[in-house]
Amino acid sequence: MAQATGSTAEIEHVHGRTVTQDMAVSRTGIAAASTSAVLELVEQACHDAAAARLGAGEVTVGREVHLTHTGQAPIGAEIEVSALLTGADGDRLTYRVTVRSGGRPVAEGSHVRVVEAAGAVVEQDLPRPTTDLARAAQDLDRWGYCLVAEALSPEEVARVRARLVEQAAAEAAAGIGRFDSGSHPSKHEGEGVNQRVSTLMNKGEEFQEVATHAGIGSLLQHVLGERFLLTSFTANITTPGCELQVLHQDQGYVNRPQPTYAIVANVAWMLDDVDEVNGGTRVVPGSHLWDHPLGEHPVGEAAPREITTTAPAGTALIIDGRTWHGAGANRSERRRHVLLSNFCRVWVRQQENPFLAIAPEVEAGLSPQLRRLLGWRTWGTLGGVGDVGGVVDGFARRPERYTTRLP
Ligand SMILES: O=C(O)CCC(=O)C(=O)O
Repeated sequence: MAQATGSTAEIEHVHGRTVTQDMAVSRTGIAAASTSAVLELVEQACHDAAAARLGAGEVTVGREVHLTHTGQAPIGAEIEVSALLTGADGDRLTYRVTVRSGGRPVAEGSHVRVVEAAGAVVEQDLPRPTTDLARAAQDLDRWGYCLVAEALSPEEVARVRARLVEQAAAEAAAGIGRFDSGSHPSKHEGEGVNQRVSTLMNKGEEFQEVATHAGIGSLLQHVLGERFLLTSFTANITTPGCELQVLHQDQGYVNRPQPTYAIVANVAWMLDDVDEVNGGTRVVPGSHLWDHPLGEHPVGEAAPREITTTAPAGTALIIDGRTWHGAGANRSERRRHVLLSNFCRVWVRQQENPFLAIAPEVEAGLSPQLRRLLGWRTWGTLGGVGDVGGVVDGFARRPERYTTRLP
């Protein structure tokens, strides 16, 4: 049901329906409309509201949603969403939304939809999960990301996910969990629902196996050259209620003009099925080839378009360090678990300093492959110790005795 009221400048659309069993969850003993069901109605109301403004071949896609719950709508209740256009900035439409049940407000917030050409949204050539590594390499070259299907087997996913869930819960219980709102994790907000787990190399052999997983090595070489390092290894657990992460480049610290090749490549290992609802990673296809920041798109060129990754658990999303991307907002009822093994060219300073961050007892058990990946192996003139006995078989180590000031 949709109706239009108000002036031509501000048109209010109302979308209503009865709360049914399949829209409801019961957490408080009362089965009431779930957040995702309410969001669905909000999107529908704004989608309907936008329809009148669209030209031939245009559609709208949801970009942002903010919702605050103030009440509940139990099964059988009428629920009504009104969407009021409050801003039209180019192709960006902002709606104020109010959700009422039985005349009482149960939620309010805002929703942004962006007008797109239908053909651009349904881009047939965009990367899809594939086991064909040659195709994945082409996707990296053309779009700045690729999706490797079945990179982890269901058994590997289950094992690694269980370890991560256990570690994250233990860190939270010990009061050392790293939480943020999801939007600016690098600012260490310290509070929020989004949980990051850092330095995974210390936290289980399961993670060490993922970092050296053979399935993606050739693709990392394709992007970063034959030798590369692990620059950081963390997990991002987007939790219901977390916000959209700002779009960013993982090599955003590189001065402009940036080189015409990637300095880093991030591998996002999906430990859950991901999609638009639970915060699948958003990517701006082709943005690795831009020579300007996201906010400075040249006038007259097509506006940047982001897509949301949809992929089953076990998929590895490899992102060129120049590609603009970010985690989605989690609007589902469950946590979304993703590992981020981030790699850099062999001559780049690492994000997590392994020589201080790796626990001594973990370091003692590292395989040569992991030591090499973490930067213990020298490369040309880089990474040596300079003192007699400081490099053995190409691996740097703490000298048994230092030569200090002489005589
Ligand atoms: O968790 C995700 O989906 C992506 C996270 C990300 O891009 C980051 O933290 O740099």
